[in-house]
Amino acid sequence: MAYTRAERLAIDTYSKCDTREIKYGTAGFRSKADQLDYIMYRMGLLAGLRAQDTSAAIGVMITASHNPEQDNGIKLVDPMGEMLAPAWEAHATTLVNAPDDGVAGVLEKIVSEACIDTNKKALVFVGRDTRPSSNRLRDAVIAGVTAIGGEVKDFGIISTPILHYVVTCYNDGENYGKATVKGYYQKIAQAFVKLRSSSSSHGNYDPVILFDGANGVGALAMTEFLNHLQDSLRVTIFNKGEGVLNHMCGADYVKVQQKWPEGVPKTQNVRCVSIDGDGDRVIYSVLDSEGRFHMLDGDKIATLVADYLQELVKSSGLKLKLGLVQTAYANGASTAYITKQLGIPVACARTGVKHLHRMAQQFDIGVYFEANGHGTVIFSTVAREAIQAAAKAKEGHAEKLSQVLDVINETVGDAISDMLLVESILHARGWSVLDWNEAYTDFPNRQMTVTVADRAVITTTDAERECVTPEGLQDAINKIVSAFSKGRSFVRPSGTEDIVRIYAEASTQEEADNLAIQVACAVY
Ligand code: 16G
Ligand code: ZN
Repeated sequence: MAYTRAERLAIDTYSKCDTREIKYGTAGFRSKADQLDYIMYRMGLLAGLRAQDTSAAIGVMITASHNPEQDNGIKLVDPMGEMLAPAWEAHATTLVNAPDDGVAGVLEKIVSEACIDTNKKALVFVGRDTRPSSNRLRDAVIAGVTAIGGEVKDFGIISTPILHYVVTCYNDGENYGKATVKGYYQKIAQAFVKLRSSSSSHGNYDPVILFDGANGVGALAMTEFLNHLQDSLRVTIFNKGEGVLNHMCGADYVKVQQKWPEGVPKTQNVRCVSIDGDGDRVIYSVLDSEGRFHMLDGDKIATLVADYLQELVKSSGLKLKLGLVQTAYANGASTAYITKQLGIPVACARTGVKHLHRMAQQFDIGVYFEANGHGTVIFSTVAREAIQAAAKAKEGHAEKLSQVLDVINETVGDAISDMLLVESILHARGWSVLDWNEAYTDFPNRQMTVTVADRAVITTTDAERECVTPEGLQDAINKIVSAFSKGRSFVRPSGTEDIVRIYAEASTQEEADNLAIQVACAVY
């Protein structure tokens, strides 16, 4: 049997400690860290096969993002930085659910189904976050890759977006940039510094930033960025790793709790930039002169970015189709603002980056953001070439647009690259964060979760805005919503936890809370 050795290790060293069926979901596999060794090992095997299948380097990121420190997880990154292809998500699920003595059989089945030439080189790039368990789990991934004769390049502790970046650069022959961590910092920081020096407006803009690193890898990345930014920003980093990862700080805490992060001084009128545990999500917040808290989330970032890019495109005389992709979680006020005030088309995708990314590809310039602060901008080849040609010909603001393009990490949502993009735009507009916040006012909203016996009984359609099953639930929700002024609500099963999520929006906070509770009762 070709995979005897791989199966031997699965039985002897990385035996399965869990009998539950688990599924490769929107965030790959995620669980308590002490239950993940066998999964890591098997994902190492799978990453090796995927590398042979695509004749390219495949990425493996060990992280549980914004989840608690005792959790961990694993995600595979496809050759061009995309999330793993759906057919391979299915292979991952089958491989992880197989018994220890069924591992070789599943590997052989995948090889035959995908017609893989197993003599090919299998190169896997591995990255990990700062969780204490990530080191041990990395060893399990490496054991998997090497058990099928593959080769690992271990990038150590790096953010999720840096891993996506190096995988993409390596596989496209370094067209997009140098396939090294240093190359990443240099490309983005240089573009930022250049853009800033070519932009004159300052107005209310102030370069002072309080940076909330969530006690994770993003704090390290920000520290490194500061070595390349030539003092153009005055960043003070908090939550550098002295506290518990994601605990009462970071992007998810600020977004969900709608609170200022612990560990960051409450300085009025100075913006705080919070990122998550693996550095792919970003949320801004500020305390105004009265000490009132304001949060600027992924929707606010998306509208700021789309508006600015549209202006640059128009002034450069380019005919490029620009659009914005959101999810059902986008605040209704943001959707109304972007469609009615800015005249930019908006598409709605299901939760999860791969869905937004795919939908953004229908535009020449696709801006996509989840309200939770995860997102980026992608440019079609046509758009990229048109921008570069116009920049050479010095048309309007095309040069600036081409510099903006280099600040963006198109390979995946990237908290710090997104922050540098926001800072570039605020600087160019001469805006303070409160000026930015004035573009529109969020409708009051509430998110809740409910635990049910089986969350799979809830299925949805229309980008998760309507329930299909169980029968009668959508009618019940419609009836509840109709009693609220400007009411909107939807429910969906979480893709990462064993819960059902409820979202509600209404004209006052009290009504939004009330609506969420009534809908939660209908689900329960
Ligand atoms: C994952 C997704 C994130 C999404 C979240 C929703 C990726 C890389 N990450 O973390 O985009 O917002 O799941 O979680 O796609 P939920 O299904 O529990 O609401
Ligand atoms: Zn994350």
